Amino acid sequence: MSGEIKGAPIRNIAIIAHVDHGKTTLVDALLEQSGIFREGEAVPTCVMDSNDLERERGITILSKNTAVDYNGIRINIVDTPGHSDFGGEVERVLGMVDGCLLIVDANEGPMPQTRFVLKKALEKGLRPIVFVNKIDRARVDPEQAVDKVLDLFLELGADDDQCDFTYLFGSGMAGYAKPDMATESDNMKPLFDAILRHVPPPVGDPTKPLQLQVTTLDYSDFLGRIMIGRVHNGTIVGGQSVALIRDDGSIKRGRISKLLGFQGLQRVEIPEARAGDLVAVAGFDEVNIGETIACPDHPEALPLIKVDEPTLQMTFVVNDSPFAGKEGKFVTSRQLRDRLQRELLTNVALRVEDTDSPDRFSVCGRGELHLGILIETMRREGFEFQVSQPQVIFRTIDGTPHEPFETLVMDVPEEAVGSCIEKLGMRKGEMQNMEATSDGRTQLEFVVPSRGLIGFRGEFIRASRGEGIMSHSFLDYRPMQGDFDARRNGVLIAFEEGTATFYALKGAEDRGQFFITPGTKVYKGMIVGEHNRPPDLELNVCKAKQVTNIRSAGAEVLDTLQSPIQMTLERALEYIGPDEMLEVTPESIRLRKMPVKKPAKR
Ligand SMILES: Nc1nc2c(ncn2[C@@H]2O[C@H](COP(=O)(O)OP(=O)(O)OP(=O)(O)O)[C@@H](O)[C@H]2O)c(=O)[nH]1
Ligand SMILES: [Mg+2]
Repeated sequence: MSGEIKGAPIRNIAIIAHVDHGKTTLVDALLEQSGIFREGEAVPTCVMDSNDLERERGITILSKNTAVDYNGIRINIVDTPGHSDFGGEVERVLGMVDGCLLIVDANEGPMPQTRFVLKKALEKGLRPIVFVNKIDRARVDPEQAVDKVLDLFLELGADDDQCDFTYLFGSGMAGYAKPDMATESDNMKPLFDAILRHVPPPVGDPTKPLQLQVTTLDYSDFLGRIMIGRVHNGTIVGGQSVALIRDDGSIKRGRISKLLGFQGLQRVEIPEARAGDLVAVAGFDEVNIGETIACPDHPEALPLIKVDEPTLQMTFVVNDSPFAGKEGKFVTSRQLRDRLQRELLTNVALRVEDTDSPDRFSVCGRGELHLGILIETMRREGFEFQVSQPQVIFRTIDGTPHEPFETLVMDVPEEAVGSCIEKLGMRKGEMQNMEATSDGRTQLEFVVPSRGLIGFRGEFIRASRGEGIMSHSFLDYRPMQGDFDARRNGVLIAFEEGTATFYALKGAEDRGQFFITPGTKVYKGMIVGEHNRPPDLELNVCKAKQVTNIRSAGAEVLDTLQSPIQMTLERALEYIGPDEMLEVTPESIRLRKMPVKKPAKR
């Protein structure tokens, strides 16, 4: 029987929460206070959000390992992403730790993704420590947040032990934690102590044959494929021969070319690691999540981990718009294909398939953010391509068609409640709960088909006049709902190639809202705005004024042009219609109407 490992003082903990509740900021504080940063050294914020997009958007996309030493004990910490598209990643990470810290924003209380991650933690038998965060802010009710978390534990069927959870209050940003609101504290010591006390030491037997399960994949040009996971049993030594047990049961022999441990923000080469520790190893090019690295003499696989199936599909197409190839560095079908294939090395929830046309690739992922980040990353690397409207992936379960559903929580001003309920009703949403919160606001909870949420955010922002907060999280596949009409208004389409003029835009202002400004280059078929009525409308946006002897008038009149809708990538992905394409280049985001294909003549 395996038991606590003697002589290996380790704790493994995952930090989980709803998006933006402060996981990464808290990890910063733990790193800082454990003495990783030298005295006087400036500590950057959210150091764990290491890639450019993460820093820019202030979100965590990939889970990341770090480790700190506290009182002679090594605490391996895994920071996880909070956005629901990455829920599968959180679930996998929970499989390699022995405890978790559930962070809840004192103001917002539990949100959809809090429920999702807590459910997964409870299913894994973990006993979460609850950290009520951001209590430095005015108008928070931390005690109420604890009550709501307890309700959630009960609702999710937690056992008595789990419901008797330890909780702390604090602020990751201000760097303190305390056991109750009455106590004063200026540091994280109470949290460190709670981790040591309540997170059980890892179980596993270092004398048994090696078993390491791969939970995360990484890639470096230098080391090639990197596998991150937990040593469940045995001991692993750099350079040793091992067997990789593939998910189909086949065995591949190889060698650990590099063994790395975590220390603060770095991965450092270590000579060996024992059962219970989290490590990164290199040595195999082909490997999938959930596979086991084992002792070559006694290869025994650990139970496979399931990777969430994709829920959203998009087609990536070589750009063939009239402006194709003008702005991108990588534009060919070959380049596009290679790049997508390379993404598969680390992006485990992504699927890429060839289609019957060499210029089109079917790309499936976990949601609009998951695919949106890929598109944004590629465009920054210099790629130019087009994508189609995202489509929800249906599935047949027990012979009947099913579609993905999500839990949606909205926090809106009272006067927006009616129109939100109405809009979701049209999208086959079902209300689960409605509760008045502070300051005349209302929290609404819905279960709604994912299909109904495509393009909903824009409407929601309008309905709540920009004051609503919404967040949603994948629930499960349920029987398919009927069709519903969630059509937007028609679009304004440029009628010929040229440069948009102030005169023309001004003249057509009463037709709708533009996405472009005077000076924008347009082509025939390019979508330049939203019509204020359902049909599409073609118009000439390049018309020049005939008489131009009143020269100074321009500047004054310019001020009176309505400001255009900024079509960001995210907004465009939500907006795009079925017969449209989104053209993505390093410099531009353009929507275009695709010509209707006439059926071939017989
Ligand atoms: N007032 C206050 N703000 C905080 C605190 N902790 C985090 N924040 C702010 O909350 C926002 C989100 O913080 P992050 O640490 O990035 O949150 P996260 O949970 O890692 O977010 P994701 O990784 O995207 O899920 C940032 O703007 C932080 O500055 C806190 O203790 N007090
Ligand atoms: Mg984060």
